[in-house]
Amino acid sequence: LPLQQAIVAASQAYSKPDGIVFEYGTAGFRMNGLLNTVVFAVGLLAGLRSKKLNGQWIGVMITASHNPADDNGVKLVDPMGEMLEAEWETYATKLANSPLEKLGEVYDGLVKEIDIRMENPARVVFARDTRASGPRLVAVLAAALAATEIEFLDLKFLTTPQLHYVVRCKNTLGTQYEYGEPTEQGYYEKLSDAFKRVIKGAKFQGSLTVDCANGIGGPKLRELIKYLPGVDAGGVAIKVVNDNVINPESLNLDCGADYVKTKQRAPPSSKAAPLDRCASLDGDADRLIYYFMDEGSSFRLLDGDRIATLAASFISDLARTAGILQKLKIGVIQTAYANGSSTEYIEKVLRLPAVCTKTGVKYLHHAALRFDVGVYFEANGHGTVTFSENALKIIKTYEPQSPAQQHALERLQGLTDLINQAVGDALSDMLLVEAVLAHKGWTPKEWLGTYTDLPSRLVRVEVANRSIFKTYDAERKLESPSGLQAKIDSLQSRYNKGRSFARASGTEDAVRVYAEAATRSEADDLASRVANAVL
Ligand code: NG1
Ligand code: ZN
Repeated sequence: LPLQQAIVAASQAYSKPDGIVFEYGTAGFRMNGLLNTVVFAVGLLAGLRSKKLNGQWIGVMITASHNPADDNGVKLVDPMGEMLEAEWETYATKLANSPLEKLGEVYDGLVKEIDIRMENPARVVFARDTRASGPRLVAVLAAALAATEIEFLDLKFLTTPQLHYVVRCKNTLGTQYEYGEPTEQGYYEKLSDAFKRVIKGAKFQGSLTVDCANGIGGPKLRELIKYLPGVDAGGVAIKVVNDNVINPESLNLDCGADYVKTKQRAPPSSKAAPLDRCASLDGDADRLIYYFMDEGSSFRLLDGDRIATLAASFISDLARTAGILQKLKIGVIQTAYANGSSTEYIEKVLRLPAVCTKTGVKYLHHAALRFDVGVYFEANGHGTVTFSENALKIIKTYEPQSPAQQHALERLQGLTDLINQAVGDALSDMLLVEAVLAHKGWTPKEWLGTYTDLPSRLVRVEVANRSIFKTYDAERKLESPSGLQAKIDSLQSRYNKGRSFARASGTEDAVRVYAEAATRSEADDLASRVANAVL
């Protein structure tokens, strides 16, 4: 069997670390070092996935997102730019854990199990972020694809959402669902064209400073800016900071969306004056967080919950003005980490349904697709808005009855192109937020004023075995270890507006405890009591 032999022969260039069980988790495979054989396995699987889908392009992204510079990771992108189908995660895990000398057999076993026609064509497109280990891992990926005779395209450096965009474009080219030009330039052109349409009639105040986490978002944002209207043409002034990609060690170090969200403070390098609009991307530019210093120089965070509520309020207002609100089912999808005040605001003020799903973008994305307009964001800033076919049809074909209706419809039409339909995209989301603030005439202060966050605390608890923590009700309750949920219930009932839950992390070897309550001291107290109960 020449293919089996070729796989085993090519894999011999790498050595598989002993005693490690790899698992394709929420964000693919992610770890510090030792990724060669995992990436090799992912290359094999990407080819099989493409063959299974009759030669549609499959994407592979090499990144570890917001994690430290020495980490890296790899994940697969499905044809519509979505996350890999869940069933295939187990195949990925199986291949990644196979001893190298058995790799050919395991591969063959999968071909039979999944019923793959090996004569089908297969195409894989990949990219990476700025990590130092990127080139080495790309070479491993290419070796796996070459060994199995798969056609591939190396797009070098891209943000994660840019790769998702290209995958979707390639697979929709020439169909009625054509998504755009399948190139980096096509991405900038699509976004800037849509942005120009959305901001018609809006006026920008001040400037935006974007912290790029010293990652791939820096050079890509600088490129995007070249396509956007300048300040003289009514555009927004964007200052790019933390865009050092020459020193790979500075990636995500004391800056970036994860730093700002978890530390609840601006990067130490920030020179923001009170009320200056600031945003942070993460290392692969799929997360976005806003913040500012208030008049008293206190740090104020505008996280994913804020972006979701801002987008939902803008879109439902436009739909109302356009006269199509009754025809559209608009909903907001959150996880248990969403601040309770944001959920209350969505339901009581925006009067929209709020749905809670498990952590992980694929769950949110899936739930969003059940609405005509599904606004989904994780509190950490990862999210987007999906439009159903029905919504697109209504937005594109509804006959406006007045100039006001027409204006609103045109803004909505622009939004369907501005917002990345494949995956959460920090650059696209940033243009969305900028456009909404400009239309509303809001500074970050008015945005923050829409509701008051409950003080919250997130704690990481290291336990002996996190797999015993089994949840239900969208991870808000524990079914095991037995008795623990009753303890948490009783603890949280003692606090005003108390809410707490514990779940095993899908990306780290730890249990996360979240707590919120009416006051800072109550939230902290509740979090530490629940953390103690978990230990
Ligand atoms: P885990 O480690 O499962 O909590 C974290 C984030 C998720 C998501 C994934 C993927 C929190 C509390 N959890 O998941 O929201 O972004 O990483 O990167 O932020
Ligand atoms: Zn990321």
